[in-house]
Amino acid sequence: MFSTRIYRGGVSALVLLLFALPAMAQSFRVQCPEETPLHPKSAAGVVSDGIKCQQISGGDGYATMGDGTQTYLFAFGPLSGITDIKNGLPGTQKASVFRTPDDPNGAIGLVPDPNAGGAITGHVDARAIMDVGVMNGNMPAPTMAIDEDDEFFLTLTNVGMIMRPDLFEQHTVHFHGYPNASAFYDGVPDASVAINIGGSFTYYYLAPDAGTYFWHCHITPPEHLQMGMVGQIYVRPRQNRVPLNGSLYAALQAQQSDPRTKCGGDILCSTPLPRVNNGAIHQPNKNNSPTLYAYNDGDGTTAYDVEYPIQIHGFDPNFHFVGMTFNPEPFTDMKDKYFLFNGRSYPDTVTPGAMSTPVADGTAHFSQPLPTVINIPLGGKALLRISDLDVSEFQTLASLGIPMHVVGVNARLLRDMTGNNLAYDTNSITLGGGESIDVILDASVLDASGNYRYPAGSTYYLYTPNLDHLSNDAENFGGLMTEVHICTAAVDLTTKSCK
Ligand SMILES: [Cu+2]
Repeated sequence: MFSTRIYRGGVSALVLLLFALPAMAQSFRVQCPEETPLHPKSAAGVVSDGIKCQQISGGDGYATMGDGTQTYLFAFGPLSGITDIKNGLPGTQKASVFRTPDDPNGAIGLVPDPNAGGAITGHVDARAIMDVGVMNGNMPAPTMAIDEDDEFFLTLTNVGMIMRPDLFEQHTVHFHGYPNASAFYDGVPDASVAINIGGSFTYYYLAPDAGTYFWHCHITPPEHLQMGMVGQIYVRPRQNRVPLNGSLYAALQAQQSDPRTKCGGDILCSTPLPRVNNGAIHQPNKNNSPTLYAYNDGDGTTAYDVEYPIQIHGFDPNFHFVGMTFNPEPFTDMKDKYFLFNGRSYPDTVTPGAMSTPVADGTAHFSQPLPTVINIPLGGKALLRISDLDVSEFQTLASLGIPMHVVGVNARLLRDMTGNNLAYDTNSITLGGGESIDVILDASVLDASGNYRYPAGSTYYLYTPNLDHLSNDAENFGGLMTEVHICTAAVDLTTKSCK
């Protein structure tokens, strides 16, 4: 039995604890170190480019559908890399940029820490974060891109859902397909932590094997995914860093001497050497910049000039409407009526620049920053990083004209363990929710008279042969379709437009 005195003391301690708890447990903060054991500063004090950081909000927002309907979202929004994201680029930044409060791509809210002599410690001004982050969801969620060997610090800040004050909705980040996931950073709430409104949490990833991945919130997945909490992440291969005129085969062979990347007898090895050394070297591409690769191929077979992340998704407008209006959501009745590339359906897929949508207080926010026009330099190759996070439907995508050359599936190079190339050509691919595929549209093919088969100025189409998905709810001639343009020369890699 407790003595009365001890019991009373326990109660007052408990009351004190309860009052202190909200302040202690819920606060915003970002984490983006200027050095780590893997990526120390240089002798001159320069921060390594191998530390990448990003901040995102979890909350709500609105997007505009192809028929003009404004649709309510549960959504992630950008809280760093704002300028890049608005331009349709990944929002991931080098630590040196993220940590610079005045940089247009720096972390929103990050300010000098008054308790640390003005150092950048991750201390933030919450006001700035709320001003930018509230009701500022994007569809798709902010794109992330890292290089093999990077360390990635991703801060999720839950700003709450203003349209649903009745909900105390937590959010998480699940990096789908991350091969070395620890439960702690995997975002599955039952096995880890979830982020409350008013709180921040920084996820840590050591960049895994190159490939096209995606990420999403893992709270009530059918609901939060349908409502819009889906994004794209891709990892670029070490092979991009082979010096100009260096041998691709020799570089991949060198990876066999690194215990992290050697194949040995491991059937999960993602970097088997090609069966034959074809002597490929790292050369400039059609865009007059060093050629990029989808994977560490050792033979240049995944080379491309320009890359396009394409996320396939579907919205059920009824589900979104009842989600906004405090009604029970009919999970098993979910039926998509909008079919989306990067959050847009045709003709918005080919509208350049960021799309904006007014939110409930009348202000316009950029809502769908990523157009899906595929511009290919004349005689060049485009890598389509296609991922599908549709909750209720399979989606088929066909290419009219330029064959689809499939080089990777689910973030894996199509190559067997003895080095045989298993890439194939097709005119359509079919993905279910939770799958990704890497497709190269190769416009470098010559015709019989030695001219490019796909001439400058020509237009081709990517569209779904599920013909009922070529509509925007009640409106025909829309849906899952976009255009492929052959430029007269190069592609501007910042705007992705023809030069
Ligand atoms: Cu969520």
